Amino acid sequence: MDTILVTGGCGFIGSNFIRYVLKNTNNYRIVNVDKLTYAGNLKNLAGLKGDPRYCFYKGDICNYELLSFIIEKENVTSIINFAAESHVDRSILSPQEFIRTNVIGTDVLLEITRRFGLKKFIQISTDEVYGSLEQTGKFIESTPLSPNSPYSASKASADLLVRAYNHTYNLPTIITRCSNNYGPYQFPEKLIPLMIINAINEKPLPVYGDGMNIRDWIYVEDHCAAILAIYEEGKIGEVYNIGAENEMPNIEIVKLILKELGKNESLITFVKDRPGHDRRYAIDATKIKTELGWKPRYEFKEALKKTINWYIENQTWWQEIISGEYKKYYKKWYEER
Ligand code: NAD
Ligand code: TDX
Repeated sequence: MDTILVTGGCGFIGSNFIRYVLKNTNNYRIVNVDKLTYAGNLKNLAGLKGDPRYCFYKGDICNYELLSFIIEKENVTSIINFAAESHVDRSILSPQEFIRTNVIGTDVLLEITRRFGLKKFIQISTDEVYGSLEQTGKFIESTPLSPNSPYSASKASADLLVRAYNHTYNLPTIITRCSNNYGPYQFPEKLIPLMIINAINEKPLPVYGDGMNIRDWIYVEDHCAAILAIYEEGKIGEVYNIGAENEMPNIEIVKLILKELGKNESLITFVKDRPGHDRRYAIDATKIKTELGWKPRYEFKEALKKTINWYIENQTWWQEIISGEYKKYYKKWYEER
């Protein structure tokens, strides 16, 4: 049985990925290493208690000694790196932790892969490394990197290190670049869960700028299926874009959420724009579709409904979050702009 070290498995996509793999396969053991930052939550994986194919270590991906210990003790064969500081707005407030985890942390994991001769290293990157598009065109894998925020610059830096380790040391690496995800367990600082929760609570829905920035949305389970396909069949040294061809202006999503919850559009509040706000992202996912036969299964409106229902049914999960540290961050974000 293959043992995969998943980093950042207590966050949004990592926890969905671990659940997806253990539910749909019987070939893997998963060792999850997560620092449990504000975004990491053990409750995201509470259902796995007692599953012999899963174990957890609290730890930092910058800690070379700890990772070496875990690799040997657990007979790890490969790494999938989800661990990151992931929120653009937080990176604008303070970039340092983004450089540490996203750049130095990735470098430590590459060194570990090299030292132990692991058979695969998958870097979970993002479409944001390509920068911003005008009204037409899509990102392909060879689009030049042109990151605009401290977050995307840190992710692009990590991608360059992965590329260099592959080229220089022949390290068996693959990079994935996915568009915006939504679904269960997403931390309520991101657009969709924040708007759902504010709408449920009848609080203002803060839309940045004119609300016409476009993102390309994919349901998290479709992203997880793509990562597993890439892990199993992807070509070493390659980059794969992942996306579901679902471009939407932010304001349209906010209106859909209000409609689904039966709330009034008067809750929409246009607020000061995010500094350096990227205008449009759009992913061309032809390569993964033609080479690996992957395709998204979920239709946007249905999966958004499913997501809204999850937040309605799991209020304790997010109530604990919005009454904690998050409150301080939110106050700071609005005070400092
Ligand atoms: P998240 O913020 O929900 O989770 C990140 C996880 O990483 C948390 O559990 C956190 O505790 C952990 N972590 C942070 N620093 C760490 C460190 N130094 N050592 C160990 N663990 C650490 O993020 P997410 O939305 O699940 O994103 C996961 C990955 O996917 C990230 O690499 C992100 O760049 C990428 N990505 C996200 C999206 C999206 O729409 N959310 C889209 C494309 C790519
Ligand atoms: O309160 C808000 N109001 C608003 O208008 C928030 C939080 C966001 N927005 C806008 C900004 C963006 O145009 O909504 C859009 C989506 O914002 P986020 O959910 O913060 O995502 P984004 O900045 O696009 O980045 C996300 O997708 C790519 C993830 O956070 C990244 O980790 C991923 O790499």
